[in-house]
Amino acid sequence: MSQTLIQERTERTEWFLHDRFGMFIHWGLYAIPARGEWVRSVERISNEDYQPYFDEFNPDRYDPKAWAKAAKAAGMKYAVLTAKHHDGFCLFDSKLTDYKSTNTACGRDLVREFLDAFREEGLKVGLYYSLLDWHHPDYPAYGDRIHPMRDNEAYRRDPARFGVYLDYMHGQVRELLTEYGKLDIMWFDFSYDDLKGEKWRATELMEMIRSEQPYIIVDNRLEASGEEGGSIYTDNPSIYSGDFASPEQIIPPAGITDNNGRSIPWEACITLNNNWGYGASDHTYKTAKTVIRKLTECVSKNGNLLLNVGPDAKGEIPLQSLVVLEEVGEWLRKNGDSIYGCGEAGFSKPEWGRYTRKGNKLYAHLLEESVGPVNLAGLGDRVKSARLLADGSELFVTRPWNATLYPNDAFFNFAQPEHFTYPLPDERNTVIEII
Ligand code: H79
Repeated sequence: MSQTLIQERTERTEWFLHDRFGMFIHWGLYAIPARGEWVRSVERISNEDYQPYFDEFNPDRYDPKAWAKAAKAAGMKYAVLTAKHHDGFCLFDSKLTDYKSTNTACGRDLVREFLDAFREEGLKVGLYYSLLDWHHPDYPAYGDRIHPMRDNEAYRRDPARFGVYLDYMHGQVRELLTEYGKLDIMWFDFSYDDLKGEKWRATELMEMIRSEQPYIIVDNRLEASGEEGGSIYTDNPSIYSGDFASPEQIIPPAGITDNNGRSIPWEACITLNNNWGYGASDHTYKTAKTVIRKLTECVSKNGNLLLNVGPDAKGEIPLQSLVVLEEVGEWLRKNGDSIYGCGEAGFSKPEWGRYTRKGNKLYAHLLEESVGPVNLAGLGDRVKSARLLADGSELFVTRPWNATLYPNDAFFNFAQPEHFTYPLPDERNTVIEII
């Protein structure tokens, strides 16, 4: 049984593992207070005090085509938008609630417009759906275990009410799967304590998902939190274990493999600054160089990177994010062959950087300047020729005279013909294509 599940997972995730780089978009009412998407919980904001954000929500500069163009130009191949985050506000025209964007001043189905625009640019599309719901009257807690705003007293008196919430949650997922065309990813967030797996009626939910959209891939959080992976980490995954693992704000040191050493699809989700939702005073942006190195690191371990942006209350992606994305895209236009369709090389991490690999092609990502020859440990004499990936220029490969001191290593000189210098790592990554 589980072998079939694993085989199906492998087939469904083929495009995903090829594409490697996606955009996460956290957007909702919390863009107005602009202190991150957890603001309601962290600051214990009551329904009444959160209501003004619903009343004034009117992102009149929402232009999903511009978002899609930015994602595409950044080299991203897919995108995932928060259809509903923990605050319960829906960015789509759900028939099951009034707490939705179409009932605000903006009056638009933001999810539908997002899907249309991103599909138009040829990107794959996914939706994030929060399992938690701080707005629904039948959800156990208005908050969570870390920052409990307050328990839901009505729920405590009558725990059976949780079933009412589950009907709502299942119903909304069905709406997303049946009314919005083909979706590529369903991103649930998240299980915690004993609220996991069948507590969400996860088998029933997964069966519905598979029957409505057989090719959609689902994350692992119907039975996992960001910290615990669930049974996808084993060689005996449950039916709701998901198609990929979702480490959050962390890159697993050695990728993710099951008990048999078989690689498990995974995607690290990482913020560009320190918040998922828009943070007006958060200017802690990562540089393009960091993003490129982290993307390279993920791919070198068979993983994906889902990089987040948090559009503001008017609907615009912050300029600081756009600047970084543009620079990442510029690097990927020249070096994307070392990322898309690539994975682990099968050699240990070299001292000077990272390897990625596609078939017989090895990509050496030089992150540090090498003093003397570059050690391609593990390669022996298997290097036939080399090119600088960014411009295709030839590199002369020679075995240095002093390499014989280290017979188990493979030192090579890579010299550019005119300068007879070693290729230096540039501000971002120099990539050598080794054939
Ligand atoms: O949607 C994003 C997060 O809102 C969500 N998952 C990603 C994709 C998430 N839920 N829980 N967590 C992340 C982990 C909990 C973090 C917390 Fe906190 C620490 C909650 C309260 C303290 C971060 C820091 C949020 C508020 C303060």
